[in-house]
Amino acid sequence: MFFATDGIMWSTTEEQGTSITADRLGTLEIISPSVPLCIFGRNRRLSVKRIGIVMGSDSDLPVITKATDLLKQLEIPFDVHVYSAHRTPEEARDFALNARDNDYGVIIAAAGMAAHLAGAIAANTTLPVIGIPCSSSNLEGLDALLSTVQMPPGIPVATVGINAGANAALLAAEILAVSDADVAKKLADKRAADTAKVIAKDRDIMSRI
Ligand code: RP5
Repeated sequence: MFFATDGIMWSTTEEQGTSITADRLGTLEIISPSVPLCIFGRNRRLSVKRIGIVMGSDSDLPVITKATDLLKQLEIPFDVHVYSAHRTPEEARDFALNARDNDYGVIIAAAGMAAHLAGAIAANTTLPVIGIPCSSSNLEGLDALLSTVQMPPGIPVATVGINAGANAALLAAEILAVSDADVAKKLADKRAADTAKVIAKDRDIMSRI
């Protein structure tokens, strides 16, 4: 697999713990969103954290897609799973218990209805967990919002708005950016581009009235 950073393309293996060769080969785009667990530079070793995304059901996918679209745009590695706090509690637990060893830097957990997934994940890891409450037909997400945000003291879940997949991705990236200058630059560039779009709208708004 190849991974481009700072205009430098590194070749890596995909297996955790195996040796990795790194050569300056030129600039290329990332071929796959799957993750190099470590990148060795010529005189440096960079640790690359990925974002773990979990959803309670595949019916939550439209919300998760908002997050994954943004992470692809920012070229931040992630992977996605369906684990339910209620239907597959053992799988959700194992994922959380192994998350740090599996080189995740932050976890996003999305669920609807009695949405315990983010809390159940947070109970089994000290990595930061971002919860996305997903809307459902009966209570339009208010049930999931309260279930996700009202964690008892000691087990925090950083809860974004109902169906707010994009904000969850940005918050996850901001957490990685605390120790990853490359991600910090991508976020700054995106913020500047978004600001420019709003300024252009301000300039144009009178012509639409
Ligand atoms: C939750 O129940 C899921 O996160 C989903 O939002 C909701 C409904 O799940 P499905 O019945 O669509 O599988 O656990």
